Amino acid sequence: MDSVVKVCVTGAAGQIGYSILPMIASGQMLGPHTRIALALLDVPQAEDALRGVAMELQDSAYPLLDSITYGSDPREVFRDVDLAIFLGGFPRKAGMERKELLQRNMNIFKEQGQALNEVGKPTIKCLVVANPANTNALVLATNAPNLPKRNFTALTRLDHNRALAQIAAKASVPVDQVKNVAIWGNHSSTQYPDVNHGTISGTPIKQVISDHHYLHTDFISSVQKRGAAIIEARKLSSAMSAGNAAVNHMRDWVTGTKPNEWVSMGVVSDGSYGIEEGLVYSFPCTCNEGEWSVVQGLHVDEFSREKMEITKRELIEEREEAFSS
Ligand code: NAX
Repeated sequence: MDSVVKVCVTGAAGQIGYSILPMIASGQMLGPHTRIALALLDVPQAEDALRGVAMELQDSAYPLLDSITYGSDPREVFRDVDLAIFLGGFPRKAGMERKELLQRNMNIFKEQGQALNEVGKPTIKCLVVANPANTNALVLATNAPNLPKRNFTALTRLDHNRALAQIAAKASVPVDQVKNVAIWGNHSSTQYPDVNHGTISGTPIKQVISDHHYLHTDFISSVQKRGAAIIEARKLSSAMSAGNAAVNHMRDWVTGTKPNEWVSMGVVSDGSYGIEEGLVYSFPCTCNEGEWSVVQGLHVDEFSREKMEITKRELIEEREEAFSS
């Protein structure tokens, strides 16, 4: 055993919390040599539920689980945290305008950003899952100016995994044969799942799958609308696959991506691919020694450019709405 890493999960009493906490505590995220100290945050109304989750974690007797603390004050819970996964947010209610949803979440992420600014470790790695994930991450980063912007990311790995799985099913190959798809833009129905640079067993996807009409239409919409399809079937939003994707995202960020492979991450744009600097936009990224980098030099054709602009415009609108009050 070489270290204890303090991992914070916000919204820990919710359904993704219930799926991700066992993965973190059992070592699936950071491997079998890293002990975990869990710090759980939820709202005061969820205190009983949170206590129950902590009891179950204790009862699981995970050998790697060093300690569990929980509470509802972000300034307490964020102290000394190394990795933070933000699941806690305000859910969309029937009849609620998108603008209202954005503003309610903005208030949560503003408060939590300010708390991070006061007590956050300069090396903390933050992953925002709660929707609207990209804009929430932007609000969090904006309110924590003492911390580097690179410390803030948003989850699009679930969309990435969904794209891998759809391509594998279409080509009838195991999913690990599919590499280097990319999700560009927002974690929303405007995202652009891109197969132009991807491979199946080393051969370009577009050579293996000759039905390019499918790749330009049904493939894209099936990934864009997969979240809605899960809700329709399960009557609840994705939780198992979302928890798994968040673990994948954090693991790769901390321990590095595999050689010649990239993943999709919502990160603060540095202007790459003409995406306005400062927007939290999903790019293909590689990770090495705890740092992510946007994959550079990919050819962007006219079809892709158009899709990348649509999702960029949506993020600019979200930013305007979120910061307009
Ligand atoms: P739940 O409603 O089950 O859980 C959310 C939890 O957050 C609740 O326990 C609630 O009390 C808590 N919470 C609310 N306000 C809080 C605050 N200010 N501080 C701390 N905790 C707070 O939602 P769940 O299904 O777990 O989903 C969590 C979030 O992930 C939602 O915003 C959801 O939209 C988003 N998702 C994002 C995905 C992605 O790929 N980026 C996919 C899955 C998921 O839909």
